[in-house]
Amino acid sequence: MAAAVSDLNMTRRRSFCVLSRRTSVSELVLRLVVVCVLVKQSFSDEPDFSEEFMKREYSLVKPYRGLGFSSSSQWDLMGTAMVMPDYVRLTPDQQSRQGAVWSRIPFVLRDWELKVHFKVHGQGKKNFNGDGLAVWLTKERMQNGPVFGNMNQFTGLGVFVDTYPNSEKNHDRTFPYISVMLGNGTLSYDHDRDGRSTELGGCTAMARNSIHDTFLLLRYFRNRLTLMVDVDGKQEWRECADITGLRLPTGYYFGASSATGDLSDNHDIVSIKVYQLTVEQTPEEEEEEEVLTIPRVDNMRQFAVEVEDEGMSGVQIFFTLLFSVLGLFVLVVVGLVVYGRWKENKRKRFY
Ligand SMILES: *[C@@H]1O[C@H](CO)[C@@H](O)[C@H](O)[C@H]1NC(C)=O
Ligand SMILES: [Ca+2]
Repeated sequence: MAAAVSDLNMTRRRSFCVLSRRTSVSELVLRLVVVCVLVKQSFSDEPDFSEEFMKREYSLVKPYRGLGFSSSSQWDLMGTAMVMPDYVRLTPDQQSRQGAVWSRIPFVLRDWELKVHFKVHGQGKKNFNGDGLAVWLTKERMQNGPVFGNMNQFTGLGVFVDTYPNSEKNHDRTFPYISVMLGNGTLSYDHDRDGRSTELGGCTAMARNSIHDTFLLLRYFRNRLTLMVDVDGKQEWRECADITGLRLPTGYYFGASSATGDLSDNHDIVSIKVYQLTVEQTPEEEEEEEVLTIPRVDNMRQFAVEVEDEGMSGVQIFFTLLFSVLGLFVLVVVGLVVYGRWKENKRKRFY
């Protein structure tokens, strides 16, 4: 069904192009301006913060009373995670540890902001420490695995604070490196290559053994995800990644996890604060709302369509066949007429 619709769009776009070739240049320019203005409007930079407040039920803040133990707590602890008075320690600075903290409540907000105050510190010299921590908003929760202490082939968002360069070819980038990935249940995070092939964006952030407080911020509104960091003590957000057309279903769980291997660090979470962003929706956006089951990024799908496009689409095949049949029919009719005339001429010559 989706394929048929996109084929239709393709043919429509083509016919638009054919038409516009006949229109005047000034009309074309006008059209371009209109399109640009429309695009600019829909990507307008700041959300309308008409209402912004912390959602306590999804946040992890001091005092962490009963966290992970009390039935009224909204969080579960896993593995080596331990609650201290001023932070939740996911792993201590010891080899081969895994720890995590997971929200118990499925997250249902559409537009939101997430601020994570974290701390990575340890005895190891630079690049003799590992492996980092991850922040999650995924369908799955409370799983063990190879991705910073969480399962691979996860479904949803993963933000990695990667403190160890596993790939030998990564000399062009300085670690710690923070990156974003959107899992769809089949995509794999490749730990040996620091997740390069699945990364949607990222940046270097000197967030280990820092004398400053270190934060990361995720903002998701109108299907646009922005990742920002504040690690230099400047109280300023620096942009790290910006992805548009990212579609994330609701009902997922927040979490944070970490793992150490041969190399280690203390990986601490001081707070996870979730804010609701109220973004006024245009009627078109409300209409557009679809039932989404698998997360995806739009421009990646467009890329996939382009690749597919090299062969013939269903519509193209249909018209090719139709014209072939029509052509054949015309040939046969013309042939019959010519044959008839020839026969008649022959008969005339006899008499
Ligand atoms: C997940 O994404 C990859 C790459 O974009 C794609 O090949 C795969 O089919 C997707 N899986 C699902 C279940 O959508
Ligand atoms: Ca790594």
